[in-house]
Amino acid sequence: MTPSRTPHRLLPLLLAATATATTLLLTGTGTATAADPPLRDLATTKGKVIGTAVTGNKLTGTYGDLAGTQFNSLTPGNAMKWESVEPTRGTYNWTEADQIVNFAQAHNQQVRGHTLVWHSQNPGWLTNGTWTPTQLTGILQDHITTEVTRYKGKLAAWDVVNEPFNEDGTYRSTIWSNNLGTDYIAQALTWARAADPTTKLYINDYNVEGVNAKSTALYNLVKSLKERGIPIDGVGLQAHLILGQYPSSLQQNIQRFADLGVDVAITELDIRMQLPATDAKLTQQAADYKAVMGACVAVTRCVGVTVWGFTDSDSWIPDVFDGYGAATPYTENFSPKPAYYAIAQAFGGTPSTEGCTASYSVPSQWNTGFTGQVTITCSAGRSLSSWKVSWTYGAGQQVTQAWNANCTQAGAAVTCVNASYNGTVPSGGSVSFGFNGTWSGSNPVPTVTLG
Ligand code: 9MR
Repeated sequence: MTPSRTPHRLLPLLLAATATATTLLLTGTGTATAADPPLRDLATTKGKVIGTAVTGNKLTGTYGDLAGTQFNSLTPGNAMKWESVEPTRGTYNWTEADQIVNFAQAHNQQVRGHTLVWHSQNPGWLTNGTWTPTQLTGILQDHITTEVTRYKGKLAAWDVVNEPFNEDGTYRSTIWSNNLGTDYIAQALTWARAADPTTKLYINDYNVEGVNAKSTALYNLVKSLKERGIPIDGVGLQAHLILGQYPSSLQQNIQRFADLGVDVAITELDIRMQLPATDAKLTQQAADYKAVMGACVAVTRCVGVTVWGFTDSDSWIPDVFDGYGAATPYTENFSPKPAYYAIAQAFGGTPSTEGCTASYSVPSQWNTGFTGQVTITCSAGRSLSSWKVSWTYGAGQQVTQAWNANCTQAGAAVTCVNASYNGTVPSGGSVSFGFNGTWSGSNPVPTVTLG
């Protein structure tokens, strides 16, 4: 037993509580919520953006509130793709794309344009047509020039070229590479730069997160474009990941692109799991999200992370991977998942106490003394890795010694933090600590605050 150095500083005492009867119980609720502080504020403190892909006609109600308040960058999930904006040759439909850009401007958000040159989601008139290379070059130049000009000065970045590589690092066979050769990439970048000299021009691909044959092909392409003076400002690592398969060389890979003199963005992060989602899977997913965020935070030229849909109700995964889902940071009903809190923590946010409560009880009391106990409980799917409980006494009570926590009292205010060994409150579990105190007159139960 270690004596206190001052009356206000109590050291943890590893004693078992001897008290018996519970006489009083009051529950205090954690005060932090998912909206406090929002992810975008945390990201800003690290000089990063946190973005989400969005669907234009959903930007109202809770979906709109969260998209507008939690994120400082939006990417149209489909609205700027060729089949969306130019379904008929020369006839453009900007409705949804404009809606998203207007929403972003109203919410002080960046926009990532997505995407100008791709093998997928192209209109039938383009893919079914028969074109000479010269005609196809003209069509591509017109499309890029028209779309980039439309949003000139309004977009932070454009995914100019999307998914140009095969898994082995060879060029994908597409309408573009087959008819124009692989230098369609350099041409597309050059036309985009001519149409908007200020927006950042990216090449974006998937399975290029770790160091591998495909990311090395992308690396070599960017290196040669830089050497040729072709405008290339960044690479997008999509990051459609699978639970538990975080690519351990992600940070190294980001760094090697940064060292080439280009920015890096994680552009389409989601982490899918086999359904149903369990507590264990959601905890693993949070760790995976945190690792991805951490890799970006660690490299200055990583500008930020965009999630490919922020709610499971707006995710492409269940449509494409049978039996998989739950890939985003929010449930279908807009409840933040452990992955949400992991993103917050990676940006330096304090762990939220959402879903956890602290209760104060007096198991035993005698003429001038009492034993108190506080229990911190987390519901299923929620957990804490550290905790702090505080309360203010209303009748002059004084804590004299505590066990299984580090408690201090200043005036009437008591603050207790976890001991080194009991910071973890598991999902669906609890942790308790105890203390002895003095009282006179009355010993009312205080309201306790967790967090
Ligand atoms: O999220 C998009 C989904 O709604 C579309 O049906 C799908 C069609 O391919 O495209 C999705 O977005 C893709 C993105 O544009 C490029 N990288 C892969 C994404 C998931 O397919």
